[in-house]
Amino acid sequence: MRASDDLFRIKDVDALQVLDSRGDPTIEVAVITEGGFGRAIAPSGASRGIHEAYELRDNNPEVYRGRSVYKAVENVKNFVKPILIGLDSRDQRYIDELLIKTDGTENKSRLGGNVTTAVSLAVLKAAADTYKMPVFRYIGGLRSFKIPIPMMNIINGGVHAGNKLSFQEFMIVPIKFLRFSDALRAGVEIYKILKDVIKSKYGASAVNVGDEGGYSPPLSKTEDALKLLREAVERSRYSLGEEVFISLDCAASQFYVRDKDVYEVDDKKLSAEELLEFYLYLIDQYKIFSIEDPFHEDDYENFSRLVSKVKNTKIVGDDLLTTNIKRLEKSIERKSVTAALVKINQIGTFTETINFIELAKRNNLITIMSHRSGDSEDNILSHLAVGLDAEFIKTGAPARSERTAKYNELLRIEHYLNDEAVYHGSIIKI
Ligand code: 2PG
Ligand code: MG
Repeated sequence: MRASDDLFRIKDVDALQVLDSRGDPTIEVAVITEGGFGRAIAPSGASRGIHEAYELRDNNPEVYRGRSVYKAVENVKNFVKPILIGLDSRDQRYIDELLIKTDGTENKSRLGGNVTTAVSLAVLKAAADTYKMPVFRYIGGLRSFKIPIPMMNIINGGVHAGNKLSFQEFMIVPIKFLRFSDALRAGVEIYKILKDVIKSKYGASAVNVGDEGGYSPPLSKTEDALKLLREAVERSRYSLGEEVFISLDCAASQFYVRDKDVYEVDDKKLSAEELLEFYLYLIDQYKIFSIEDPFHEDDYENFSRLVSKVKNTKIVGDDLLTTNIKRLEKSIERKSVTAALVKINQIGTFTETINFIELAKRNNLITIMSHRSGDSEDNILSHLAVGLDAEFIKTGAPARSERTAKYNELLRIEHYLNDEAVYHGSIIKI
């Protein structure tokens, strides 16, 4: 390190247990350089893919019902801090590789993927702070000026809600707008109209919200949810299929019955073939823009089949890919997806996330930066989306502070960039 670079030297690393949006413990890490500071909180999924990085928890039923992360906090103190002290916080790639090597396992089960995620992001933030630069600019330099399109999950089902909807997420996607703030406004207006629609049909108790801030009305049929969305958009000043679109995250691994090889959807047992037909019908009826995880997390084949049958609808891999470059390579070879969901805690470091996005972009896949259903006030996701130039961001309904934290940060970034900001929806070809 040159003398003038001393400011970037890591002088302390600290960790503690805090709470996420579901009230579950999670790990927060702080990295302090001579000239700055970075703090990051690991998010946590409910519909976790089996190929994700390992989330280290204490599993003691007496303490936080097994959910505490004291071991993870200890790992930062005992194994991470000693190797990071004195390093240059800008050496992100080197630091992430050091974390991977220190962990030594395929799925980060020794240190914990939650540990490496929080450390990696705290290092990133500390380096940006030392430069006195917004994180998105530190990541993307002068090429980072595009604001992502929000995929707003306004009806929650699956494991995110207490209703019987098989699919996990029913989203609206306000694409055709000039600015992010206009798109967000459309999303909020539709979200509020949807509340009126649900209330008038199902009563006041039906407008309670699920884990990601979307309503969770007591429905059990997929089409009933889609009809509500369609009606809400129709009652707004916007048009479905013109400016605003509908997207789904089926999270199909959650309703796949492995030993019988069937999907339990809407109280029916469907074969993969029948489920595929159902998707084609829904796409046709509701102008579905994208479908995430339509089949279970190892079913490259049926993903490919669906890709070959749809025209414009994007087929998104989340549990199928788990932000893992090897799984992405396999999916590219087999043409299993046309869009890639990106969640840093699925793989565990920022560097591996960059590698994943680079490969996706080189293969003309759309990228979607995503939150987790258990999230926090940390707004790094917005900076990752702009800095890495993801076309979309998936961060829930425009309600609950852990979700609005991300939308508000995007509003700030757009405000900060002023005329320089370009909304992805205004340039995307769909
Ligand atoms: C998903 C996510 C986020 P979870 O499946 O895409 O919406 O859910 O964090 O529960 O895995
Ligand atoms: Mg998903």
